[in-house]
Amino acid sequence: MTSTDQNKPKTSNQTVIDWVEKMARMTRPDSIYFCDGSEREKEQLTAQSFTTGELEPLNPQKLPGCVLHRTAPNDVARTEGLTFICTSVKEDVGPTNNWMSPPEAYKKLAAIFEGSMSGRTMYVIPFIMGVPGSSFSKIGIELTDSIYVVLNMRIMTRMGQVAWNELGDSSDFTRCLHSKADLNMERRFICHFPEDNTIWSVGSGYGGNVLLGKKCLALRVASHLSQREGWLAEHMLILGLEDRQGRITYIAAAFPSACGKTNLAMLIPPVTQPGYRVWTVGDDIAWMRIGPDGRLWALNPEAGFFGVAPGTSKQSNPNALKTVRKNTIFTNVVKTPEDMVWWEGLDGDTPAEGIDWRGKPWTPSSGHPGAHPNARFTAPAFQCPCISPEWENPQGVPISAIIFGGRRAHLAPLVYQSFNFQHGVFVGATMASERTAAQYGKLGEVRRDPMAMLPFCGYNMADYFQHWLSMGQKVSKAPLIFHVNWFRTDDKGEFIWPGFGENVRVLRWIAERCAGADRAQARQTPIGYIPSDGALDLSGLDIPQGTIEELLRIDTEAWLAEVAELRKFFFKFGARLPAEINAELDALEQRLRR
Ligand code: OXD
Ligand code: MN
Repeated sequence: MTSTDQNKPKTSNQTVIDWVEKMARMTRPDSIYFCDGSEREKEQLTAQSFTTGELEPLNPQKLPGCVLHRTAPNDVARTEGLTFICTSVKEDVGPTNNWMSPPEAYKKLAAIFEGSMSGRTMYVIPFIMGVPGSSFSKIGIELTDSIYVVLNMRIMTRMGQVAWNELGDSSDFTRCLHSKADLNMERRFICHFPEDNTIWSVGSGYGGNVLLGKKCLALRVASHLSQREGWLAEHMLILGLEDRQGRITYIAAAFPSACGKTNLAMLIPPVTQPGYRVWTVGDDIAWMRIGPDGRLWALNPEAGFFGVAPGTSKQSNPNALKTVRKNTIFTNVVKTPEDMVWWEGLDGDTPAEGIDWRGKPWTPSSGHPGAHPNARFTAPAFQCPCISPEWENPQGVPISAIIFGGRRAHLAPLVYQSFNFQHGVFVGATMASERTAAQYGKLGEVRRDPMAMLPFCGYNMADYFQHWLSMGQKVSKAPLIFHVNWFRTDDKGEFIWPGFGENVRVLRWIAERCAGADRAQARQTPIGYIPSDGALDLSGLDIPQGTIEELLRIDTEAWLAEVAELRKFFFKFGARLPAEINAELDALEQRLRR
């Protein structure tokens, strides 16, 4: 940046200026730059990052506007063990969060932030989570010493002048402070202070830890705020399923990480399902409020996708591939000799050689993946071929169904519907995923992940269940709640449901249940309603009848064992667990024993 650009606030908001100065006295940057979000700013920052190596250019003809970044090898994923919620009362964060007292956390992190930006520029990034002028939206300001963060925030949020304008003189913004410091894992902390509307992240350069609008603000801090203000901040995709008559049913869906949320949000129905179409509203986060019509309305607060690259292919997600052809930041992927990007699972030939995610020469016989398994793309949502025309509607979209998903090899059927909203909250609270070979931990081990919010709920999860239950009391036209499992396997461990585009068949049954359509018949089982014979449209799918029965089978013994495990899990929450959750668990057990 030129010296005239530096130190010139693009806001006259005194609260902002005072806070920036205070943080700068601690972090001691050489200069301070207030971002305006302009094209010129982007070009200058990109050029500057090429000179330092923070970013690398890619093939300008084939990947216009795209760049490559590599993180430090010890800094490739969210670090849940180093993530804290800092509230005055420990019990307020519950048994599933790490806690530190605010004075201790501020002191500990201040010692690391002290002088951490010296020799660097502090960038001041104003951003909106949500769309300008929407009652859903929240404003944040992130201070960072990383150009990678600035350029990512530029894609993931509405950033720059638009946010300065939206903020005006208000002091109502989330104070986000980030420094890479020395990227030392021993001095890495991601601390949330929901009572102060503040987030401090130090020692990391990985997106999930440092793009503070995303997991930190839009989920952890927002969940705390939403409990107080009577709305929901959820780890959910939002999609619109268009049917043959052109009617669109909006669905919000929560899945644990690595269960294909981005793929489902961008699904392309197979040719055997003509006339159906999926529109993407969001792939990761949904903010939901009760509208004047008594329905639940959802808005995606983000403006881009921060998706996992490995496994993204023409089969799994052709729309994502089209989205990332331009203006995309690739992180920790392989760079080929043609300055193209590559990752494991991408279609076409594996490059004979390249530079791997660590920046080292790589060939397919190197004996390790070229792209990190958590390599990412950051791409603007508007570039997605199936982006919903409603995605920036300040009112959001009306939600007819909520889906909770899990990865269970044998337990959960392909799909079931809860009996009512309260039972649906219970179904969400029982969500779980079994670890796969690609993940840390013991194979097959079950990780309980209620509503896929385990790493993202910024307060006591027992209170969070209560909040969901009370939203159910307030919403007069509650969405129907479903559970899906695409990952059932046979004795050999092979998936028995084809998944991907074929999942539209399940979405159709869900939408038809919401519309009360005749063909969407259901059968009552102890765990909920499952599709009756013939209710799922399986035309053109070559699946033996026995497999369909297996996909929908409810194994009473296995479910009773699950009930016992759930009792242990819920016991952790003590007396704060809502009585309704225990009552639902007892009722499930009784139905299973009947
Ligand atoms: C994500 C996650 O990165 O859920 O979206 O981990
Ligand atoms: Mn996520």
